[in-house]
Amino acid sequence: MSNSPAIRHLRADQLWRADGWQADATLGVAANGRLLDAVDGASESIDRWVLPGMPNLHSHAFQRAMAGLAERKGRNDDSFWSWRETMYTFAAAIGPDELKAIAAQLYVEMLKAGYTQVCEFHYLHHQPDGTPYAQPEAMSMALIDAAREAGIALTLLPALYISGGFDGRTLTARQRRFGHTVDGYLRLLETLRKHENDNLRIGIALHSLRAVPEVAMHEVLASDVAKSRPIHIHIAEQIGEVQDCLATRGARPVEWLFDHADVDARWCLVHATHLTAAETAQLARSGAVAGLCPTTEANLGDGLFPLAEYLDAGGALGIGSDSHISISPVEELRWLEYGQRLSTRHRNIAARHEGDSVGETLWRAALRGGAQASGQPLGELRDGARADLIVLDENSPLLAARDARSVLDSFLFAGNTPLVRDVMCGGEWVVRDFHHRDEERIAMRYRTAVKTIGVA
Ligand code: NGQ
Ligand code: ZN
Repeated sequence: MSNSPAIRHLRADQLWRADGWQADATLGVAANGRLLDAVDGASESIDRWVLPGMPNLHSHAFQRAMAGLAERKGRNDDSFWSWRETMYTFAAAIGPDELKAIAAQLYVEMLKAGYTQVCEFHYLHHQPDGTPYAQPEAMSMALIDAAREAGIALTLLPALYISGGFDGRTLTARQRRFGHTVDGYLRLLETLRKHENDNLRIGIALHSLRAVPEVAMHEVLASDVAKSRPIHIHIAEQIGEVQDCLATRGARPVEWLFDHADVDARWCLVHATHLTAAETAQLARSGAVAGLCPTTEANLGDGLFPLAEYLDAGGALGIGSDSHISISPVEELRWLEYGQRLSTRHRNIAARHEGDSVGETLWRAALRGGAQASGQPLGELRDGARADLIVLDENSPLLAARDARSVLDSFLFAGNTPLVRDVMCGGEWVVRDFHHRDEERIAMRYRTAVKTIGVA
């Protein structure tokens, strides 16, 4: 790591460190795409406002191509569950080629928005009728190829999906392509882990308590391949699933999980939306990451996370764009804060101490939690970390007359035009001057692919 030769030296007028902005900072980028501190020699100047790239801890890539197609009133009361029916219809039209085309376009858009790492919570494993593909990992490989083309770091989380509800009912026809036996699932992980490299980590996902019976959960968690890997789960997004869990398992989802698994810093609880005070404290204490997806949670009508209580208890959090109704770390963090302001009728909720900046608090928290949930050395621009960084457009009028004290709040709360000018991922510039190195080809392939997918 630190003894590989530095191949590039960068000098930033303002560089974001764990404890705030550092003026006139120098960084080295080694041949392996990791950072080196304190380097001498001629350097490439990269202007002001250099921040670590943001990890996106929750993505279902295929859903990007249906963004905006479920916003028309249906026959009955529209809800998360009616949206899910639309999503299932849409999913049935996606095979490996479509998935690769959609995911590559999505990842380009993520990079341009400031995400440099994505956790892909992947459950479209088999053919639409449930038959495995000739190459059983074909859909996973489509995501791996897409991330490589776009140049984003990927944590691929193949999801285990066994039952269609808490009562253990079998999968419906449209869910059959998600399903695995535990053995089949562990085989998939074994196959995929051979592809791991600096830009690809394989982790574990349990789709939800609805989809994973207790025995299966224990088998996966006890397996060798589950050791020291991130473990993600959809946990408590809808009141309906909290009620079903209470009715069938005698406890609320977060409560049940803590009673039946060793939930620690390896875990990411996605949509830990509906929590009691005791669950909030327990989650914070455990060191697990709360995976928050505020724009999707708003879009689907999920509910609000108890942010102030959780931060006061020292809890870790990160952000995901999930259904990709929006692809912007700025918008996720802004909605996280605004949801709280609207419901409490107060301001500056995420900043818990006088004088703290909301923008800095949120950016720092989401970097740290996102890095942890990704299982990648990132989140801080320091020796040994991945060289994943973004450069804000210092010429934007929005950042005129902003200094280190105010730039992040202006970026988060006032930046509607994209302010991310350059993006480096794993030591390579993938976006320069607002332009991704392969965006035309990837967008053209995407356009062709979505034309062949029927509109739900
Ligand atoms: C998903 N999405 O797996 O894509 C889910 C919907 C489900 C969100 N929870 C399906 N936002 O939870 O059963
Ligand atoms: Zn999800």
